[in-house]
Amino acid sequence: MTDRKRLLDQIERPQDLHGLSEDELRQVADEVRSHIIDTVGEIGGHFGANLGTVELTVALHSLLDSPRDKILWDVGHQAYPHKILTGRRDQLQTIRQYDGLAPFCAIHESEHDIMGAGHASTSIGYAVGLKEAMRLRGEADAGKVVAVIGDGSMTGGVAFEAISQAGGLGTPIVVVLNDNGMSIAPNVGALSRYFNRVRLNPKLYRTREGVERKLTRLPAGIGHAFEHLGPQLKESIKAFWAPGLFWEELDWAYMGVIDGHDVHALREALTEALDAQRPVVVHVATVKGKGFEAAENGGLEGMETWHAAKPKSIANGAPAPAVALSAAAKANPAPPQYTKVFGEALVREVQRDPRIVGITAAMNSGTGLNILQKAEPAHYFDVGIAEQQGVLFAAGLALEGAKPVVAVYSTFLQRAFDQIVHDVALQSLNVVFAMDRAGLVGDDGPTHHGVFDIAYLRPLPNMVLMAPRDEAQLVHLLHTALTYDDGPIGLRYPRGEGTGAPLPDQPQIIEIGTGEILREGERVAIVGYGSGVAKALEAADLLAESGINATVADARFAKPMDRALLAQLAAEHELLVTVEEGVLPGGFGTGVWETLNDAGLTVPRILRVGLPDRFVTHGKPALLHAEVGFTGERIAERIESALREPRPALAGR
Ligand SMILES: Cc1ncc(C[n+]2csc(CCOP(=O)(O)OP(=O)(O)O)c2C)c(N)n1
Repeated sequence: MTDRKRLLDQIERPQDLHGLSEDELRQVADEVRSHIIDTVGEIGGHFGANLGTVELTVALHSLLDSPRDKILWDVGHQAYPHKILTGRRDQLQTIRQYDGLAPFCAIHESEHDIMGAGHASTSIGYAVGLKEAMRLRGEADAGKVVAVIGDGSMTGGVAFEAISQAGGLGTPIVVVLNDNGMSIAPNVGALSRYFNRVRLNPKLYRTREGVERKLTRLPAGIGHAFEHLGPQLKESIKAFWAPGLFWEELDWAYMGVIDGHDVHALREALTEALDAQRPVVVHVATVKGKGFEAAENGGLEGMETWHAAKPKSIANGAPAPAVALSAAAKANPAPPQYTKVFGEALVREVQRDPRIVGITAAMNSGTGLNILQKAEPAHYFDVGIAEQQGVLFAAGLALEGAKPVVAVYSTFLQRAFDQIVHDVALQSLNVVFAMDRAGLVGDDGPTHHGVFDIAYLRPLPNMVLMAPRDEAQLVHLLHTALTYDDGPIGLRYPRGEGTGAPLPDQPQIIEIGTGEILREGERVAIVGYGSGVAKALEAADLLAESGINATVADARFAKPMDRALLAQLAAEHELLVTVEEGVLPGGFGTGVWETLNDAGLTVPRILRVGLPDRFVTHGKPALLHAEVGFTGERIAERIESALREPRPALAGR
């Protein structure tokens, strides 16, 4: 390719693809793929899914007139080719970095990013709304609307709510089902099995080539004979004759299966689908990691590994050789990740009490449940990208005496809020919510920051909320949660490495609603919650250098609060500082103030440190922490100035 002129350098807007021949479009696709491999291999980021959508993106933009025509990318982690072809080619190297391109589609970044995303399964719902708005104002032809959604994201119930609505209304939109058989890990559930049967049937490609792909039903009259066939033969016949029966029954036209790496076949199928004045699903088979040997030919494991690439993980188009650890790094290994400590501790808990099970919503390695899956597979469940079902499933398990742990990122649990309120808290069921990635997560940005859970769970009756200050406390608190049987518990812990605290041999039960004083001082008491404790200790160290000896406490619980401890701290200090890695409105600090006030205690000046009442951008956690003032230095500065000034310190920053 090096001696050919790079066509990609002339594509400044998607319309630049319109005059190109299919051979030229294929060349553009190859160039987009190389650009992604080189760039993401260097800086890190979502990878495999982007290599899978290269030809699809070229085909769509070659036929459509974006942004008049609207392409919606579900999740948006596979939209790098779209960003490249919509004027952001040279900025790809900044993606996910502070001040750089957003990790997913972002409506404020480009007029071609029609919807903001990051969480899965939302694109079809938006598509129905966009098209119905055009029809409402009498301009049904104001633009074509296409939603591209993966087979993993299709397991989210909200996608089906939209499919049902569009089928009911006859909304003329196109859904491209980008089926690679994978979520981050292999996709799960009966729906995925159905897609596999259809996608993996080679006859579907051959027989449908060049012919009308629209589905016919099983010929009348063979139904009875069909019923007597063996189950395997039955499945093959159904997949051959009627791969789209499921869709047709819901009043969607079905086209498929199309080879998602064949620009010609894609363009032909999409042209037909875009012309249909009704809801159409185009089932496209793609390969996650297409064109990158280690992913494409590495089996399921290869595809999972290369869902995302680490910085500097690729050199010359292939996995970079692992860099040997320096002697210093070997002598001082990094502390374990919270996720791993949690996964291993959960296995021990399951072995102690066989009523315990772990539930993930398609985040098996992200939550550490892969460790449980391996060690105790009967105690492991993956519900797909279906957080609401994860919580309902847990409620059902709890009603029958099981002890479910819903292991979920704080941000994704948002989706199951009503199930938490209505099905778990109101029923006071013993469900543990183990919320990983609580706090600012970094590169994935505002859609993924886990900053609302304290505020959204704290008002719920029956709920206990806890957070460890280090990985050893995580082990104790998980054990505490799983020996408690008086209702639901929310346990939050941050992304990344622990603090290096030695892990206990035996987990201890910590009395619910009790905090702990870590350091005694005077004038100012700093009360941390979870990752806020380390910041409180850092601030106290800095204050000591200025001659201020601060008291530091670990609250351990945001609900119930340790009223006696707070009363003591309030009585003995002129300034009380709360530190939490969550939004300030409704958060832990607010709870401290409420507790003191409602108990009729003298409330000293309270300074609340936490995250601001705005969405925080993406970038390395240290940069984000500095931006929002969540650092030991900034906390120490604020305390010093508050102690100097006679007037009450203001909340927030
Ligand atoms: C509500 C929600 N839960 C979990 C995730 C995490 N997540 C990001 S991508 C992904 C897999 C998506 O699979 P699929 O739609 O098939 O796309 P692929 O990566 O296979 O192309 C998951 C689970 C998410 N983004 N949103």
